[in-house]
Amino acid sequence: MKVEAIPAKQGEHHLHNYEDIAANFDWTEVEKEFSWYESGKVNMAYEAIDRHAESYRKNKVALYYKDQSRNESYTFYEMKRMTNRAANLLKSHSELEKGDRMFIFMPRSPELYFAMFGALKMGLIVGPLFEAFMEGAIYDRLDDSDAKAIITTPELLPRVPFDRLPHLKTVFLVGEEIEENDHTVDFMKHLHGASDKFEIEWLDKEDGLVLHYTSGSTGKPKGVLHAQYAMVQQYQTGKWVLDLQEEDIYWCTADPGWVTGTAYGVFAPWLTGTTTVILGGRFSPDGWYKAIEDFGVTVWYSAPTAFRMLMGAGDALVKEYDLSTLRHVLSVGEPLNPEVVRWGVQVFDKRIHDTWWMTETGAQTICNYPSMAIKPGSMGKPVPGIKVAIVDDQGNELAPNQMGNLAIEKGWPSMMRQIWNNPSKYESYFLNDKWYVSGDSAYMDEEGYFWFQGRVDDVIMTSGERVGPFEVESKLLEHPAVAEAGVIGKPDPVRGEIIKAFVALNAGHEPSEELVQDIQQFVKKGLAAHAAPKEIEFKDKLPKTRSGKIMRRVLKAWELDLPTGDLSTMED
Ligand code: 6R9
Repeated sequence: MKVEAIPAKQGEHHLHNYEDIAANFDWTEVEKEFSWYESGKVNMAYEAIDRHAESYRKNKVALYYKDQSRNESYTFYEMKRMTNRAANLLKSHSELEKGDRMFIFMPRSPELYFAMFGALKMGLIVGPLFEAFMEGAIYDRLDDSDAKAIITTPELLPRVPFDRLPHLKTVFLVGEEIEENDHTVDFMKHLHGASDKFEIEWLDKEDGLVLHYTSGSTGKPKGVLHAQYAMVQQYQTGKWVLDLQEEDIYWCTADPGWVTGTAYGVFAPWLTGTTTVILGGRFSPDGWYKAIEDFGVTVWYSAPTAFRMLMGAGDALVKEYDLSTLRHVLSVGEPLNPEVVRWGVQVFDKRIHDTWWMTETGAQTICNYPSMAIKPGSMGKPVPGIKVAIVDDQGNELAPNQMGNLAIEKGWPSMMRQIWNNPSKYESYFLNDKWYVSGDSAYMDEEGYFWFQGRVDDVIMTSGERVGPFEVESKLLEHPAVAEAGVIGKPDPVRGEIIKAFVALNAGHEPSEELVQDIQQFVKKGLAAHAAPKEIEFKDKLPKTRSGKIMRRVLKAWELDLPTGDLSTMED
């Protein structure tokens, strides 16, 4: 792909010179930033909240929360007190002990974060869930991890199969007029009465922090466990990648059910003492622009699917809001199409900085930095101190521009520590005891920029050519009629596979045979003849995960009449 690079931004940035810093960086230097470097006593909640409450940041706003009915703010000092109350409540109304798993299954609200950090103060391992999960998904996750407690709402409670989960002892309910019994606790009733003093449970840096269940390409959810030590990389990328500064108002749009909503929804910003916005409720283009205007958001972290929806809502809408506070915009979760990067420059006058990482990596791994030129369509360069390479199936490093497995050298600070209950699955990620193999396919160019091609399982082999679905999807997206596209390989007796595209159209466009041909010609001319989809099928919308990823395995299963596998992470 021939692209025009967009030059670096002027200004003072934490990562002022990528090449210099990346040349020799030692993660143990970052340990000095934490209070446990001297005390040896570790707790994420202390580093993210109490530490600031005991400093000049005491009365600085930690959390702005807004939804349809609430508009509240909490300083670091208030967060310290509320999370202490939550910790006391959780402790006195349960048998929970350090290392036990507690799940969070509720819509975003300040109480969600009180409970989450209260649980961390007790030394629990927190398992965040999407509020849209149905009973089967809840059962799988709580059963696999022997969860002892869950916090939820009366509306969601019917989806918690308490009787089938022998380890589950306590249900904390957040709502009004809760009827308590020997396992149900009214969270709100006890929260305000609880003491706001709490003795934090001090942990080892290798003790558990969060347990995020994620479905890989095969679809079976697995529990990815992160240790307290993940904070080292989350903090440092908060500086280098989010470029957080003392005065920033930061907004990450992700739900805590997705790793982005914990690591970068709250951990990274609060570890760096930054004011954070949490918006409850559903996505709406005007609601989102209004949030940026109302809070004066300066750093904004979202996902390609959201940017594409905003793009679809039209540029005129952008002009109705004052978005001039925005300083730094970032994206994660899926490939960021060059079309979207160009749109960002055009309407916000901001480069959208793509970041690549996974639940398993625990923090950002390949990124675009404010001080570095962006090549639209590229994920950027590895975070300093982390070695990323493209390797073949034997673990040999490949030369630039060769497509292969995107791999990371084992041992980066926020690397997952376990797949819960499944040591052999954990081992299966590593090759030659050296490389963590991500399951993504990519190549690196001569300048060290990485280019995503697709999940390894999604790469298409057509007439002897390897085609990454992402390239084709990005080209399709440039066609004026196309709103979203998902591309798969469909088995073909002559070509091995042919390229099949599923396409959702923009408003005002109707499916037709002419449109099919027009789109095919468009890809042929813009990309390559062999990359043009032989078949195009129109859909009202594409199957996506709750974090916005197009589920190509579902498209493929539909096409080939195969079982779709676990669908718990699919959007409604
Ligand atoms: C943080 C997160 C991980 C998978 C990953 C890749 C895809 C994420 C991406 C990207 C292209 C990016 N992915 N960021 N693909 N460009 N910038 O998303 O974690 O939900 O575990 O997903 O998402 O395929 O392997 P997770």
